[in-house]
Amino acid sequence: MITVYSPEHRLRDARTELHRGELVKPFECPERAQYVIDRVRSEHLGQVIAPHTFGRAPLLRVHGAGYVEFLASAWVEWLATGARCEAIPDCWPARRMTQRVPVAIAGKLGYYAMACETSISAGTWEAACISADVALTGAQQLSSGARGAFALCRPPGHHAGHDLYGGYCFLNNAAIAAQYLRDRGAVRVAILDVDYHHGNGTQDIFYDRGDVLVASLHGDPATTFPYFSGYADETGSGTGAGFNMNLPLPGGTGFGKWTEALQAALGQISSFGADALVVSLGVDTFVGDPISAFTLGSPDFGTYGALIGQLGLPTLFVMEGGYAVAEIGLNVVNVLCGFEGQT
Ligand code: 5XA
Ligand code: ZN
Repeated sequence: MITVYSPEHRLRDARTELHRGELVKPFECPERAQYVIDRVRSEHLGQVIAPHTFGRAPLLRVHGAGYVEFLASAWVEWLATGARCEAIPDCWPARRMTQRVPVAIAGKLGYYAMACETSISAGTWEAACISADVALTGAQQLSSGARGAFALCRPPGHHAGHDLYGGYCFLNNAAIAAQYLRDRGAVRVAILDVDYHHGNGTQDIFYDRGDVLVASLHGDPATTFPYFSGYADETGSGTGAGFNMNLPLPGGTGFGKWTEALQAALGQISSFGADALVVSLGVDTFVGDPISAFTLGSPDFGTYGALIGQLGLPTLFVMEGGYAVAEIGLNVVNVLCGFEGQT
């Protein structure tokens, strides 16, 4: 399987994350991708290629123009205020407040943020664009006939909505790739999100569409980030009614119950008749993950990779979360090898 990778993901290297009331070194750090690419190479998964540059047009197929412009200029605007640290919002358009976009960057941060743990830092926009290019290059591989491809994206994307950032995400790489596949002739595309956290951004982008099925298994939002999205009764609206499937699971869920949910999602994807599958591959379901609460072991990742492979669909894996850094490469490559029938 081809892996798409750029060392320029390192441009995203924020110093701060708000975690339990403290500013800490971010869990979503450059070392994550380094461990994954090292494992891809040591296991001889296949060729590693650099991304092509696609520009803004594919981003604007799923994100608002004002939002993309905000991301592109946020760091420069923030520095121009005299700020000396990274950009973090401190005021939101909460219930009964106006939803107008403010002029000041401090207000724009609150308008476009869905969470405030994610600082905007020097190089964030550049890294986010390269991450989207990585996903698009992977999608291009599928369009050219590949059965599988791995987009080693960083920063991740599944919390980024039409005009929202947060949860370490800025551009929704999986959604951008899925839309690219639609635009290149796939009539139906399915997105399977196996990250521990609900992909609220992907749901937001495709919620009223029947051509992209979104199925996600994740921690119950009653107790788990992103808290305000991911319940089972969020099933899509308008022509998208019935094309959004949420499978929330309680903390402590192990591989048995998790696999039952996966089988339900795979069944739905199979009946949908997708031409291609995009997997939002977060491995923060691992028992040792520092910010999550499921208990999958490393061999389980290979087992479920094989189950995904049994769908027989052209499949693009897009890297999302996973913060047990020492095991992240092992767990990711186990999924990919399982998909390829190598376990
Ligand atoms: O999949 N999403 C994540 O791993 C990020 C969670 C951020 C929690 N503050
Ligand atoms: Zn996650």
